[in-house]
Amino acid sequence: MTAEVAEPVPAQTQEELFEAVIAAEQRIEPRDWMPDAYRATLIRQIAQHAHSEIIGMQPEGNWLTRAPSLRRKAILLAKAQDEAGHGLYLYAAAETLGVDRAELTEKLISGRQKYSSIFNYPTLTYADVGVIGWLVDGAAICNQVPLCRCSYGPYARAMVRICKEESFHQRQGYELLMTLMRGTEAQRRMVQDAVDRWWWPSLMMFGPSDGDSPNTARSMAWRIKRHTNDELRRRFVDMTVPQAEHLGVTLPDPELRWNEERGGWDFGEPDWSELTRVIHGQGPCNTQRIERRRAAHEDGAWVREAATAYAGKRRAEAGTRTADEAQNTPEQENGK
Ligand code: BYC
Repeated sequence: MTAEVAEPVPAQTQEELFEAVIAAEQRIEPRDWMPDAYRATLIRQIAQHAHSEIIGMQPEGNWLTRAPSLRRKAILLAKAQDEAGHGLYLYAAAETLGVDRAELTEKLISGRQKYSSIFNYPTLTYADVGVIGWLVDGAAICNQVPLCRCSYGPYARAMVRICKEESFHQRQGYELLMTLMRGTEAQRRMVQDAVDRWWWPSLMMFGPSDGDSPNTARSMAWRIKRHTNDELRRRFVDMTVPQAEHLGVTLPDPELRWNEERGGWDFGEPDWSELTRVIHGQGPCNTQRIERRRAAHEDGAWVREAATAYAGKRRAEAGTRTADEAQNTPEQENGK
């Protein structure tokens, strides 16, 4: 009898290893092998997310010089600064995938990359600042808490800190609205008007309905997204309806009613043609938002040039020091 020769165990392919890490709920890190499409999906989503944070400073920034008190101004300034910080963590997370922040900014201002539809609506009164905190940050929290478990390590870790700050943002918005609701009749009307304008755009933040969402299935298989757009939208409505009741406002949806069987709220269909228009540049403020972003980028050119020149100078100095040190023997350095 001839001894049986064991088949060599085939080395796991890189793809199998990647799939195994995803299946085991572990994280993919920047130096790990990943499919090109996984990398491209992450760059698309993280860049869009970073752009949203940066553009998202504009609607609220509109009220910084007109905040009704020093306290409100300090709160709003801190919130806008947090959003700048979120944008920076997210650009840094995108850079771990091999893209350059300058390239992403260029794609944003030339209209080749998207940002959230929500920031293309105008902020008409100070109540809008409160409603953005309550509804827009509330929707952002619903969408982003599951992203803390995203399969890509740097994105998931950035989201942990961002979510902590978003929950402060949401509470400040709700507190602002509670204060206005305790005020005059005109202030209560102002809150209701803002809620009427922001409700449907907030629901659209979650993206198209599942049947029209080309990216969801693959992003869920890769555990980038953990829930579908419709699941998160439902979660947001269930969370928000009791808050609206407590606040004393009505939500502008005649189809909103409690579904006993499902244990959740049924609601009407957002106007998807409006979402498509806004995503494709035809919202009320798209042109203004991008023009302002482009102007800020151009105004900041001297800062980038100065920082690059300074970094070059430091590199040159370090290079000279290294060359000097190479010429000195250890004895010379010890003064021998
Ligand atoms: N607006 O297949 P789908 C914040 C695009 S900032 C614009 O479902 P996906 C805050 C989508 O990109 C919050 N575009 O896509 C800041 C895709 O187009 P492409 C920002 C949208 O990626 C300051 C196409 O439509 N949050 O909180 O699976 C102050 C088809 O959609 C929108 C994030 O960025 C939209 N609403 O799902 C206050 C969260 N919806 O790229 C607050 C991270 C869809 O194929 N992102 N599109 O050409 C995500 O969770 C997902 O990317 C989305 C979309 C749920 C948004």
